Amino acid sequence: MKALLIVDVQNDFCPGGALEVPNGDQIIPTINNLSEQFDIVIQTQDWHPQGHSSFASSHQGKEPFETIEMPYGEQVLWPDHCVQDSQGADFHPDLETNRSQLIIRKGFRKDIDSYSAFYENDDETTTGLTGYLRERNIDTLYAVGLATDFCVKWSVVDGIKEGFNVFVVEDAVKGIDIEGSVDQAWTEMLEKGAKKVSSKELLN
Ligand code: VGL
Ligand code: ZN
Repeated sequence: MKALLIVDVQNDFCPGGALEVPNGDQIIPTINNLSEQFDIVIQTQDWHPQGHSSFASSHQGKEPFETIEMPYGEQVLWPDHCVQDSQGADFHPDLETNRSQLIIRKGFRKDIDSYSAFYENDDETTTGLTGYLRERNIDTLYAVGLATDFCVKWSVVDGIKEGFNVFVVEDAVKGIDIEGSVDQAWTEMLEKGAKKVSSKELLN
């Protein structure tokens, strides 16, 4: 069985949002078309409490996009984004969400960020997604959404680590791109065994 995994298509990652991905909203029509072709659609939603440790505003003298050392390793600091119950945390209004069967919220623990749909950034705390997929006999994921170089990449790499076949739909992802991070993300995803496909190959 296969499933479509739609990562973080939320207002704050789209143009005008707090952590906007350039042209992030442009992939939405493609994602909507794709989701009609899948019997199982799963979404993730970045969902931070106010004062989350990944926000630069939570660290004196720090600016967004600087990095700090956390107990679990290096962490990029972000503008406040996807705060629980805010409009920025909502899914983009153009995204078709009715067909989604599961929405995984992540990043809700104040002291750990969570990019991946599978594990938080400590690489230990699980979201439960692996168990859900296994119980539903899903072995193949098609990843789309935002941002290529963070939540998509970490989800893809962890999905492979967990033993799933993972395809990344190249025209249905967009990245933030900090100093070449989109190219690096593609290199890493492909090296780990992800497969690149275009939406054309999937749409009839
Ligand atoms: C994301 C940075 C911080 C993402 C989430 O969805 O890629 N990036 N939180
Ligand atoms: Zn976040």
